[in-house]
Formats: sequence, C-alpha cells, structure tokens
Amino acid sequence: MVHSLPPLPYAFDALEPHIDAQTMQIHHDKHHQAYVDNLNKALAGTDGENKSLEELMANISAYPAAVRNNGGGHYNHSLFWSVLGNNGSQPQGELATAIDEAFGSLDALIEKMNAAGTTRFGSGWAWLLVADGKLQVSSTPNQDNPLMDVAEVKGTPILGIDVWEHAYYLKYQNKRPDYLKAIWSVINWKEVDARYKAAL
Ligand code: MN3
Repeated sequence: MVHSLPPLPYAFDALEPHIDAQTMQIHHDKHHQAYVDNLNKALAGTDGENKSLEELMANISAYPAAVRNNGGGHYNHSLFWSVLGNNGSQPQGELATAIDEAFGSLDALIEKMNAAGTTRFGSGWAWLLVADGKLQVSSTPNQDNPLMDVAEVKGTPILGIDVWEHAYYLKYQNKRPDYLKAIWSVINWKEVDARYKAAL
C-alpha cells in the first residue's frame, strides 16, 4: 500500500474541552483511515501509484472521482491534525505581520475563516492559503483543497478547518458556528508558521 495513516501527534483527549476525545478517535481512526484505504484501492495498478499526494492534487482533474475524494481526504486530514494542538501558541513574527497586512488583525482573519466555514453549504473545508506570496482565505466543497487544479482559489494551504458534520456533531450537533468559534483555542500556530515559511 502506497499511502498510510499518519499517527495522531497527540492524545485523543488533547483538544478537550474544545474538541472531544470520541470525535477525535472516530475522525482519525475511522474517517481518515477510510480515506487512506479507499485511495490505495483507487490507485492500485494505475500510474497514480507512483505519484506523491501533491502531484496527484496538482493534476486531480485527470483522475477518477475516488482519487479526488479520498486523496483530498487523506491530504486534508493529515494537514488538519498537524495544525491542531492545545499548546497556547499565537501567530508571531513574519506570519503575524502577514496576517495583519492581509486581514487587518488576527480577529479579522478568524472572522473571515469562520464566515467561509459557516457559509460552505454541506460538507467542506475553510482554508488559509498562500497564493502569489500573499495570504488568502477560501473554502472548498467535499474533500477538495487549494492544491487541486480544479480549485476556485489555488495556492498552498497552511491552515485548514474541517467543517464536515463528522468533525463536530457529537459535541456541537447542528451548531457549526460554535465549533468554529471553539477551534481557535486549539490551533497550533507554530505549525501554521512553519507551513507559511515553507510556502513562500
Ligand atoms: Mn473530516
């Protein structure tokens, strides 16, 4: 098998009380595992087996829907686990400056991300991405992401927020805005900063 499930880089209950342990366990061990398994199945015996996830994303329109959905699911969740962590970090240095330049303030960025996540109809993602050296906010449906050649806004995602119901329903039920408000308490800004520097 080409692709494998990355271990969660913290305990299931590490994001409590903002994101509950049961949600994290099901989300990582069941949902993400299923994307990995179905991606491997969809790629088996095709030239896509020899491509990196990033290469698949960049040319995703040439692949079947199963590769788009499950490859996106694998990429998006791998990024998602890494940008979460209850470590009390805040944007610093060049990233903090770039956020202020692009959005006016961190609060304004959060408002824009939450609006992107709230208004995404059905399932999808809200993104902070780097495009042409500048920060932007976007959202995508399903398991699409800004690396895909089909994305409306293309760039390198540095922070993604999952707004599928499976990401919040056990604790927040239908209240997606409450989940979006809470998640900012557990963003790992050190990782977002590292991804920002790498994207430039
Ligand atoms: Mn998910």
